[in-house]
Amino acid sequence: MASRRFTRRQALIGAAPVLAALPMAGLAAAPAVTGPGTPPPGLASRDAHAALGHAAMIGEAVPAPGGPDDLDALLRPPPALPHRPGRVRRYSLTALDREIEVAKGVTFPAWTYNGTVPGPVLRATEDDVLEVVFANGGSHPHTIHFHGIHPADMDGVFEIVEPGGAFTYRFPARPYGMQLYHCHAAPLKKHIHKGLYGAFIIDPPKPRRPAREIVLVMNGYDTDGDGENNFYSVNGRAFYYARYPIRVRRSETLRIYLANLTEFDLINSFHLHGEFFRYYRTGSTDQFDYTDTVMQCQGERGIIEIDWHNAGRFMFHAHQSEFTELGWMGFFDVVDA
Ligand SMILES: [Cu+2]
Repeated sequence: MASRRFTRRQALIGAAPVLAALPMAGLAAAPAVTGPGTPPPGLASRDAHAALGHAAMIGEAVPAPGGPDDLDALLRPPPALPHRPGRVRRYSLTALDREIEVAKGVTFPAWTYNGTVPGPVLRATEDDVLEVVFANGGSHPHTIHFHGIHPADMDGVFEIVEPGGAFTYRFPARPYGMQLYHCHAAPLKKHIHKGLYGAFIIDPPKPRRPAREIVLVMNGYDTDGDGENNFYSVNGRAFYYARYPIRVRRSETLRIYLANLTEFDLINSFHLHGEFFRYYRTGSTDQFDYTDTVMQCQGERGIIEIDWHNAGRFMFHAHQSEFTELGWMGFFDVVDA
């Protein structure tokens, strides 16, 4: 029996060469494809697609959802604090069902921590006591599973929190590095792809050298329920950092806490144009690679440090080209001022 529902890949193939020619065309096409070769709604003709081209991949022409400061809380982590063993770092996370706009005009019925996908950035210094008060305000059982070293009864696998229930996670934060958290209720695949995850930074006892710091969490959204992602993003919104490039100073090291929470696809990746960077896998040792592309499986994460050689506008994106065309791309504006 033939399925009447178009998959993402069928949509991409069916609408070629239109979609191939226009990076953000998948944005309009994915949620409402009516047949092979049908131009995406909202885009008038193949001529229009050809006219847009790569120039339309940046700035006001990019149909990314939201305003310029919407993702600041997810992009800019809380500041690092000095090493002080035993200090308590308290956070409150509440699971909430939320309809969120993941691409321009495209909503997704998400399960969230505190209303956003990804959830809030948690941060502690090694040997702090992390205390996370978790309340389940959603419609399904949830938990929080942290990556790192902690007691078995704080692992978020057996302590299922029913809707209306609560649980407090409390354990020393270690080891230092880029960690993460996500729901671990069954079926795990569903609880992750619905949006229950976030970044968890643990700072080393000896502070890292000064840098401008940002967080990028890579993810995807299956907006038509066929088990394949229709959109990809960092920090939750397709094409967002193409619409609103991230401004950085050339004189400042840029430190990126990068994690991959993409479901359905085996790997995701980060590629930077025009520059190389140090990549610390998990960020828990001083060892690094010097490269311009890193790949991560789901749950993998690391720390990128960029020392800029040149000012100007540099693209960053998944080096799975398809992910790029479906939203996972953006720009750094490197300025001298
Ligand atoms: Cu869950």
